[in-house]
Amino acid sequence: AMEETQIASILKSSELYPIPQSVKLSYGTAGFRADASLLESTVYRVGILSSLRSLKLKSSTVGLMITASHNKVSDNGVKVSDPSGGMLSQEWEPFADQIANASSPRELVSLIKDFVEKEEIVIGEKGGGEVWLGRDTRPSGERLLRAAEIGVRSVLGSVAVDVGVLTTPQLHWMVRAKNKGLNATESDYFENLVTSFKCLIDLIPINKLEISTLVLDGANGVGGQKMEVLRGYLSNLDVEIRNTGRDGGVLNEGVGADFVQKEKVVPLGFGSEDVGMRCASFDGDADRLVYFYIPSESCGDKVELLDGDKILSLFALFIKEQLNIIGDEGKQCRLGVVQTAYANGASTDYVKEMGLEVVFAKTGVKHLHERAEEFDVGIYFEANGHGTILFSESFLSWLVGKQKDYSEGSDKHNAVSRLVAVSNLINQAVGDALSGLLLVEVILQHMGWSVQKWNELYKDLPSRQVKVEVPDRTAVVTTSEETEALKPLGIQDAINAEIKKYQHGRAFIRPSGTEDVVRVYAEASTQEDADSLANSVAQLVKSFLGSS
Ligand code: G16
Repeated sequence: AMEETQIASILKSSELYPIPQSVKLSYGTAGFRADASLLESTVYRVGILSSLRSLKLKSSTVGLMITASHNKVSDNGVKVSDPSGGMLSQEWEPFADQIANASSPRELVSLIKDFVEKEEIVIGEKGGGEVWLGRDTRPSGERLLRAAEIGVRSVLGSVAVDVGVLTTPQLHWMVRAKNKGLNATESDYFENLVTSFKCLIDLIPINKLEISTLVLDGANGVGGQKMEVLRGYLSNLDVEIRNTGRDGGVLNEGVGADFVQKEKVVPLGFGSEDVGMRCASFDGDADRLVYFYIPSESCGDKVELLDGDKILSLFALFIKEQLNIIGDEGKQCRLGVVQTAYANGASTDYVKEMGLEVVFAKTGVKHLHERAEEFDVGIYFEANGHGTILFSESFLSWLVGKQKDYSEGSDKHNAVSRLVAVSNLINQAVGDALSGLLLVEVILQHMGWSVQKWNELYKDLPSRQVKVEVPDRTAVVTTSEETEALKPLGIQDAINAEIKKYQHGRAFIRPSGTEDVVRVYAEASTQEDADSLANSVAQLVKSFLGSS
C-alpha cells in the first residue's frame, strides 16, 4: 500500500504537469510520441512508471529515452528500456496508457495506488528505484528531461541520473551493462565497439580490398555526432560524415534513414559527385541504418537502396560462413531470421535458400526481438533498417568453450573468435546503427566486396510505401502478422481483388504506431505496377475510412 507521504508527493508534483485537453495517447510501436508541446505531462508520468519498474525489479537500473526517432523535429517522445536493455515489458504498456491519459491528479494517484498494490511494489523501505535519462538532439529534449526527473523523484527514494545526449541504442546498452555489473559509461560503449571491431579486422584472412571512403548521412541528429567521436578511435575505417546537424540542417528533413528508405532518393547534402560511393544513413536517434549508392546511370535523384533486409542477408551469410567452417558441430546451431510483412519478398527467398528458418513478427522491434530470442543466433531486421543479431547465453558459452578446444590460429578457432567478436560488437539490447555500420564495414572488408557487389546478393522486387491520413486509424485492425486487415469489414476482399491484377502482387495495410496515418505497402514485378497497386489500395483505405 502507498503511504500518505507518497500520495502527497505525487499529488503535488502532478499539479505542475496538467494533462492537455483532448489528447489520447498510446504507448504504440515505440513509446509515446506527439507534438513536443503536448508531452510534458506524459514524460513526467513515464518518469513515475520508470521508478516503479525499477522498484519492481529489485532496484535494477531502468532507462528512459526522450526521442521521437524518425519523426519530425517538432515532435518528441518517450520510451522505456527495461533492466535487460530490451524494450519495456509489454505487460506494463496498459498501465503506461492508463496513467498517460489520467485526467486529474486524483485519478493518477488512484491508478498508481491500485497498480502498486497489484504488482506488490514496495516503495521506500528497501531503497528507491534508479532511472537513467537520455535524450536525442531535439530542442525540446532538455525541458522534457526535467519533467522526467520530477516524475522519477516523486516516487520517494528514487533517483534520476541524467546521462546526457545519447543515441537510443547507447542508452539501452548502458542500462544492460549496468545491470550486468559491467562498466557502463558512454566511453565503455565506445571502447567495446572499438575492441570488437579491431578483433574482427585482425581476423580477416587476407585483406582483399583497398578501404574506400564511406559517406555517412547523420540525419542532422545525434548519430552523426557520435560517429564523429567514434571515428577518432578507429583505424581501418575511413568515414566522411555529413548532416551532423551543426550546419543548419533540420533533423530528419530530407535526410536520414527513414527518408532514404521510403523515398529511395538521395538525401540533402549528397549529389552527382558521390556517384558510385558507398553511402549510409542513420535515423534521428541512430537505431536504424540503411546503405545506398548513386548509380552512374542515375536519372534524377534516385538511389540504389540497401535496406534492412540486405543488411540482414549480409549478416546471415557471414555467420553461416563461420558456422560452416566450424563444421558438423557448427551446423547444430539454430540460426534463424525474423522479418516483418514489410520484408522484400526477394530477401525472404534469399535467406530461405541459404537454408535458414524465417519467422514473421508484427512491426516494432519489441516483437521481432522476442522471436529472435528463440534461436541460438537470431538475426532480426525490419526493412527500415532497425535490427540486430542476438546470441543465446548457452550458445555463447559453447563458443567460448570451443575457443579453448581449437588450436589458436586454426580456421575453426578463427571462425569461433569471429562469432564471439560479432556478439560483442553488435548491440545485444536493441538495433543500433553505429554497431550495425561497423559490422557491415568489417564484413565487406572480409569478403573484399564493394557496395555494388553486396547489392547483387539478390534483386529487390519493386515496392512502394504510402501513408494515408484518415479520421481514425484505429478503425484498421489486422491479423497478428499484419498481412491481412480484419477491419473494416470487406476491405481485405477489396484489397485482394486489386492484388490479383498484378504479377507477383502483394499488398497490406496497417495503422502506424508512431504517426497518425494508415500505412500501405505494395510489391509487384515492376515499379510501375507496385506504384499503381499501392495507389489503388490507398484509394480503398480512403473510401472505407474517409479522408481527413
Ligand atoms: C519505430 C519502431 C520500429 C517501427 C517504426 C515504424 O521506429 O522502433 O520498430 O518499424 O517505428 O512504426 P510504425 O509503422 O508503427 O509507425 P523508430 O525508428 O521511429 O523508433
